[in-house]
Amino acid sequence: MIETWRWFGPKDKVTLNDIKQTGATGIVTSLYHLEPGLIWGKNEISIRLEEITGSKNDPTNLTWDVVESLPVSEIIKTGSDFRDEHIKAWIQSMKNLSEFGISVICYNFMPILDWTRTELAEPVSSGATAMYFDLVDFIAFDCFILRRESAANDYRKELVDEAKKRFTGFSRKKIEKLTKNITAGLPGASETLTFHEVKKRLKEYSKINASQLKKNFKYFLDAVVPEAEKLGMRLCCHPDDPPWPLLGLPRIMSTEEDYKWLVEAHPSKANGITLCTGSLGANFQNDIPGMISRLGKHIHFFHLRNVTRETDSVPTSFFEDEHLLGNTDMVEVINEIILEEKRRREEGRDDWSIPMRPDHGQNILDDHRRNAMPGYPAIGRLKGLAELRGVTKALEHKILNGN
Ligand code: DNO
Repeated sequence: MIETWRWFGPKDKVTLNDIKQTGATGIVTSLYHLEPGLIWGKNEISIRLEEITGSKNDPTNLTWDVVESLPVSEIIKTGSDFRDEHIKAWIQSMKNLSEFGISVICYNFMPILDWTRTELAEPVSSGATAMYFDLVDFIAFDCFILRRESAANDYRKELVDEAKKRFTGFSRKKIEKLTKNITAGLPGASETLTFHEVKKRLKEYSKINASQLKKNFKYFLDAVVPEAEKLGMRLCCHPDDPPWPLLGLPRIMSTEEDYKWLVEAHPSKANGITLCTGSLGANFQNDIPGMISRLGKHIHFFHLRNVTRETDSVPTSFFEDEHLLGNTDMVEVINEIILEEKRRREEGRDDWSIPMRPDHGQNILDDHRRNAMPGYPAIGRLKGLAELRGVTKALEHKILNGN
């Protein structure tokens, strides 16, 4: 695997110098300041690229390996007027990126909200803090803060009752914090929305069910995949996080079936998958090592992290555990990745070494003081990377050398 690291640009408190010391060689980033639907100009791309690689006289030895994300606008997702213009802009951005030798683009097709948590720094027993999705808090938000019509019908009655009880005891501060955590968007989300914008956008989705969203997705794929193919680009769709419908919005990239649909919707090497073990792992029915062995040839990018689910039901509460703990068997996952890379090498694929990034991390040690992006601390992530690297080395030694 190619070890990469997500960097949020010059404002990221984890600097490129810090990243170099982790041993990761690739950078995953985006042009965060550009709104979805706009063309990524060559000038803007070259500025970001030079920040990453350094100058000829002072190289960093880092490369820009993956774009995450090239955001797909709501206009494209909802199939509204001007979607063709937005798709054209997306294709032009892809062409511009390709001129700079960037060939992996991660994106998602989640309506309105990207990844969603209710608590960004929940203390765990070791003294670390972790990101947390508390289903009851989420229901309290949906039913009693957002007051979405018929929201209560989407959940089991006893959970709604519990949420109501909890909500009655919420302080004003708690309500504000919960609202901000859910609506304002977490790092990497393409937009920061207010409570009222979320309400307004929910209305725009009132007529869009899962099957309509899939039609809009297919329309997008039919336009962008052939262009990506010509450029030798590898597009890879990120799963829904968490992998179930939120706020009554359809989510269509949550399971193995969904990914089968994706790769069959427009078969091409350019139409691939970002396999995020953490997002998919929140649904107990997702057999992640199995998905890697069955869909492996379509995977262009891995996000490796782990969650612990509170119940084996969908939806559920879960927290972001250490990379080798949690419900997903990370050793099995890495085993499958190594086997996939081996198959690719035997087939002579030039993309046999698949980029991965240690995804998220708990806040530990100095992370508590650095205040980096939620979910993206320096040391917690480095610990994850080091652990994953150790497992990879050990398994490669066994599988590839036959020891
Ligand atoms: C969360 C991330 C997501 C991801 C986008 C990809 O940590 O994995 O924000 O970047 O969904 O489009």
